[in-house]
Amino acid sequence: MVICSVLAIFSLFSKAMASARERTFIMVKPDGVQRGLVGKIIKKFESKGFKLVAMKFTWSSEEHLKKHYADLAGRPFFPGLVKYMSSGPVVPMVWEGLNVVKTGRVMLGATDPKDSAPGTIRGDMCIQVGRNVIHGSDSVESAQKEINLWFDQKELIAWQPAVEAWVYED
Ligand code: IDP
Ligand code: MG
Repeated sequence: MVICSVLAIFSLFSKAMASARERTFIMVKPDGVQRGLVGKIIKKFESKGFKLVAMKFTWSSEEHLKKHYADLAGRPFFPGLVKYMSSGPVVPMVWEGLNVVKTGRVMLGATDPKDSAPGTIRGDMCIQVGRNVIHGSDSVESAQKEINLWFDQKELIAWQPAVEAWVYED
């Protein structure tokens, strides 16, 4: 009886954990847009099984990008980074799924493409750190901040993909 109750609680707990599907902020940078890589990048996240929650096509201002990269304001490459990121349109997105922040970073590959493994987006699609085609949040906390910076609450769409039961076992 006691064992059954413990098992039931454990099962409920693991279901709750599985349904704690976090969100991450992913953005195709201006070089990714100019080079026609948007579809290919979206396809990677779609075919992995993650759920698209929001997306837009926008040309961001230097002011907005300074906020986005505020943590890097003291770095020598900061002015060049802001100029690069505001040099053309970008595709900011929100993706949702189990461990999507960490897995998203793995899918992106290392910041400098010379160190990114083959098979990752940066490993396969770019050469230099200053033109590394994609951004991805590095923690759940920064994802939340970035999502709020780029999207209004009403732009985050709640929906259930028809295939969900074929992506997750519980
Ligand atoms: P991340 O994008 O992998 O999270 P961060 O260290 O947060 O890497 O840097 C943000 C972005 O700044 C990088 O994606 C890259 O575009 C740019 N960056 C980082 N380090 C350098 C550098 O040494 N030279 C030029 N650009 C850099
Ligand atoms: Mg970063």
